[in-house]
Amino acid sequence: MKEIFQNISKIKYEGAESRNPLAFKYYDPDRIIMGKTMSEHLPFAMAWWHNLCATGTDMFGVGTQDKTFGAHPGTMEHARAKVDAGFEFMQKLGIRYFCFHDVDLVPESDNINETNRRLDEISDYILEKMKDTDIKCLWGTANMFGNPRFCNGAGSTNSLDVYCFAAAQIKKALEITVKLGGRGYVFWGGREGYETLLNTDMRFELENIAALMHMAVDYGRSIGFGGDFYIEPKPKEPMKHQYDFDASTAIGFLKANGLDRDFKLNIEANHATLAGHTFEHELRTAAINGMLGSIDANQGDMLLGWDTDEFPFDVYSATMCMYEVLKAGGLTGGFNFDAKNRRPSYTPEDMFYGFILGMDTFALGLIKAAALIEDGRIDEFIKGKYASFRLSELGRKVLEKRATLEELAARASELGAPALPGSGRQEMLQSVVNSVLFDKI
Ligand code: XLS
Ligand code: NI
Ligand code: NI
Repeated sequence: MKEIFQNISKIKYEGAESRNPLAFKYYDPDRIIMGKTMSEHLPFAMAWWHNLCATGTDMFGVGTQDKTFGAHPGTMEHARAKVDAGFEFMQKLGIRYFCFHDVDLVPESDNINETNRRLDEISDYILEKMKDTDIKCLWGTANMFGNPRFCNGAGSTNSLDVYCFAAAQIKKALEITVKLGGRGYVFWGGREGYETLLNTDMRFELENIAALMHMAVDYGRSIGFGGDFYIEPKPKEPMKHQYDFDASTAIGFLKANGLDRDFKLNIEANHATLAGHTFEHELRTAAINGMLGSIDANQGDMLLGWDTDEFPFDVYSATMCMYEVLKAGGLTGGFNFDAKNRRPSYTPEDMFYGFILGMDTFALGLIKAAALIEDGRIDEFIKGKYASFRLSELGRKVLEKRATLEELAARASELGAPALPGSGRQEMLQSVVNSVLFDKI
């Protein structure tokens, strides 16, 4: 097998003092944190689309990044070259999972039967590669937003024929996900939304999306898919109003439609901030509903209003993310780098730098989140903050849902006016976070 990234050898952990850009400074896979190795805590995944397909094309210019890997784009030879490049890349970085859309794997033909044949062929090839490595599939999905037929949506389309194509793509993507042993199956509602109510029957569209998801669950279970289905919320882009706006909206939709037993959420950092939330807000919302499944690890740019899909660099954000993940007891999914190099970062080395940055940022986040939990001051503060409910008979009655409005009102009347509820201490707690993050200066 011809080596593709010839001048790059296996990326090793060298420690924070290392000046070698092709080494991990913090990601030490075997280091134990809170009883588990870093690599167990952090099942990282490579996104096929960004890493092996995207070339840096934007609205203003063609690509800058060569992802031909020595083959002709648009051919099955190229599809296989991407598999070779992907597996070499993942092995060199110690990445153990990948995620894919159907059309990332093979060039789409005009006829779906031919596309499906190509998917069978490429998945055989991927399976062969998987046998010689410990690399696995994290999740699969169907791209139901790129092709012009989906301009009015997939599950939300007005056209029965297009709806059938969405069903056919989901069916095939599920089959390939099961064949590759994927842990999950994602629905990101790329064009499930609308621009104007003047041409939209919102109730009709939402019911059809739910119906399609039910059919996907039934079919997935019938072919042995035991993993989780995920909704990946996003508030806007490409549509002005995306139906899966944020975690709360998606959870409400899943519960209202009886899909909450089979679905969890795949939370993406950049989508959280586009929705006007922090990453940790979305993670907490999913976690307290028992629906924190998987993570698309990337970051946005607060100065830009779109999904920039940058590699994670913000250590505060990664720390707060890992704090939520540790508190939730880990993920059933993993950390998919749904991230791409900036357009001017166009060399193969940059692909490695992106992942090294992302993996080190999350390793730091893990180390610091564990330190925050072990430090205990945040937990202790929060426990104290709500103590009045635990430490009084009346408070316990509220917690146990035994209280009445009359007896609570009677207490208020006895008091005349309540004492202030106790300081929120935000600045003090932020100082605690800084002292834990930068303890050894
Ligand atoms: C786009 C989404 C997409 C999903 C997979 O914004 O993040 O990449 O993760 O369809
Ligand atoms: Ni994503
Ligand atoms: Ni995204």
